[in-house]
Amino acid sequence: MIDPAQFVDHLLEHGVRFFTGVPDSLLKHLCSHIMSELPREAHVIAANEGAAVGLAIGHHLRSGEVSLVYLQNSGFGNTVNPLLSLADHDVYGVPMVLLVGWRGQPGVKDEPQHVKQGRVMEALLEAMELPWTVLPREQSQAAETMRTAVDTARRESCPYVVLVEKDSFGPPPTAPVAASDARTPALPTREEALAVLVDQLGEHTINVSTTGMLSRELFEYRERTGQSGERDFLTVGGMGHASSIAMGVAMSEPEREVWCLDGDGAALMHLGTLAVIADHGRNTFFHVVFNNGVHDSVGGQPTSIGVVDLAATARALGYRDAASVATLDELPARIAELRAAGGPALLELHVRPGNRPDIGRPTRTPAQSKQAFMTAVQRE
Ligand SMILES: Cc1ncc(C[n+]2csc(CCOP(=O)(O)OP(=O)(O)O)c2C)c(N)n1
Repeated sequence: MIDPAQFVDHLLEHGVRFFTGVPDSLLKHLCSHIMSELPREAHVIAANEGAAVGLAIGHHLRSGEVSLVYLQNSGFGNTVNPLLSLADHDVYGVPMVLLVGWRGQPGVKDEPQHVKQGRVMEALLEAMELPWTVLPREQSQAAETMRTAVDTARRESCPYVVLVEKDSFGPPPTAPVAASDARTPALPTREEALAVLVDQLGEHTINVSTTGMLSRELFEYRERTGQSGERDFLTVGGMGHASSIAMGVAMSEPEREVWCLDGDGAALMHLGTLAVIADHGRNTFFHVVFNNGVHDSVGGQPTSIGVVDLAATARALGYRDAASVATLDELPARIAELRAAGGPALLELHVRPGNRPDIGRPTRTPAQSKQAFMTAVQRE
């Protein structure tokens, strides 16, 4: 296994001084090391993977240097546009190294949403005519591979992609303290808040939940309480798009409320969608953001939500109303108020980072879930 500290030191020695990306579970140890050890001038957690490529381009324009862009391959699609139409050798020719967590690698068991992306990864890179390789798991070989990646990117003025297999990085010898419960003991967990919210919503709403643990928690809650959950659409991939999906449902749903259950990282990833939701003004659209301040599902790296007044932002972007709560006691009254006024409305729910390690995963296939959802929402 690769020690993240040595890995980063080696990159620094080799002239890579700027790190940016969106965190990934396979890169969790590396991400936490970068987060705890590098100064803020040298590391930016981007809103989405395309924005990370943008940051790397800007860094090169000012410094002439190569950046490291890290991401999960689920987010690779977000990079395709700025890679091909800006950084590519045929356009501006901007060197950078992309370190891509390879979920769904053929031969490695993974969730359904990762399988296809993992299988086509190599072909995708070939089609994009990008130089690429796989990171060896042995420390000195990994260092050598990164040296070649950086040198090639520099020499050819192009992006270079390094795919990272599962369990490549080990924890750093002194593991940094994760986003701690100690700072936020009074806040409910996401799972507790979700249970109260779902009970308040009742049986008739249509719900679209975001990527990561929240959808797993929702699925498990339905199982545990014997509810069918057939009106829940779990956005297992496509992080950041749950709100658009919910809006798409709401556009042709005449009566029932459509609730988007979002994360702060996901909401920030495509924040412009809020303006579009507001612009179309479906009064049945409700947006709940479970704000734990971090990308909890992939290791707890901070999002930029700390500087955002989310309720004020939603109102400024045109939502009819917005509220923010930090205790479960006030939740029922806030929900009732928002419902009475009508959507589009946003409820920010402050929750504490962390999740139960043994949380279940959907047992139905995505195709089965989709069919059950469509049957349920088209039936009534
Ligand atoms: C486009 C894309 N980028 C990255 C990921 C990896 N990923 C899955 S969940 C997640 C974090 C989500 O954070 P947030 O929305 O704040 O929800 P939380 O996990 O904190 O509940 C990330 C980065 C992904 N699935 N898709």
